[in-house]
Amino acid sequence: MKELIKIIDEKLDEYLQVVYPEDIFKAMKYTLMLPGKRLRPVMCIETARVLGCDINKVLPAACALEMLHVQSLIHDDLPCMDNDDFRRGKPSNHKVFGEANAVLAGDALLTFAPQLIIEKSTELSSTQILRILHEYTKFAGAYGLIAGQVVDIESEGGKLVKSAKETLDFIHLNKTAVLFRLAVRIGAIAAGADDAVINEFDEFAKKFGLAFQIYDDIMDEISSFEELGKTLGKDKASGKLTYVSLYGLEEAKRKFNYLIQECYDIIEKYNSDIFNGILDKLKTRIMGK
Ligand code: GRG
Repeated sequence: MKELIKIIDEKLDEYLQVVYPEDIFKAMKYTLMLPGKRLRPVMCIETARVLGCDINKVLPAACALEMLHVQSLIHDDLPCMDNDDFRRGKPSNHKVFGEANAVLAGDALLTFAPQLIIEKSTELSSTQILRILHEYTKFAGAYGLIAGQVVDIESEGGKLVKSAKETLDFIHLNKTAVLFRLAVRIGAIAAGADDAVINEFDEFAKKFGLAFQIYDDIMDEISSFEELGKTLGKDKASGKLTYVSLYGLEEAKRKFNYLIQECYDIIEKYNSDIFNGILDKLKTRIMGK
């Protein structure tokens, strides 16, 4: 996993060159190059690898995914959204570059990502590239990430069109699971997998995404700034709908554990140290040894 993250970091640095006008490229690169877990590119590459694909084929698309993820983090931290001063252990993008440049840096990452896929995925067929771009635009937009964020904001204002449980699942299937789904789907498409295999990984990523969000909600209660690199306890203070506020800590842990076990079961046949390692790490942090 460490070696893979090193490759991803080097590629991100290489793909995003700072040119004139330097301020925007510096703002894009600032949050991108801070030490994130790189889970989405890692899961994209590992899906491709276990399905028999050379990882070099999928590296540009995997890095594009991290750019999309970072765009969502930069925008999520803005005062008009979650208003967070810290991200990845450092001041948020708008705190360093100002709000206008943070909005533009997010927009620029969102548009550079598909440009990168088109320009650098030289070992994928045009059909594969088209399919990846279709998935990217669908999952990043109002049918995915943006839908999750909108319902999250609405629910904070007390607007609940569906039940609290349905609303919470909708938010996190769209805000969190969607990028893990996109990651494994792109990896599987690059490997030339059929729809049955793509759907199997998709199911894994949905469950993983929900488990990851429950993990995130629990960590907001039990962790520290040093471990997470962001402000803690904001959700609780603002009365936000979370898995912990809705179900309580113990039931949230039970749900997390159940989903993680389902993830182990789906992925078992691929014998992947990387997938198993990610699941082990999350599980140990929440449930103990
Ligand atoms: C696509 C135009 C467009 C807008 C996006 C702002 C927004 C709309 C969505 C917010 C999505 C968001 C921030 C979801 C939170 C998901 C989550 C749990 C993030 C933390 O992921 P980690 O822990 O972070 O993997 P690192 O820093 O390790 O990469």
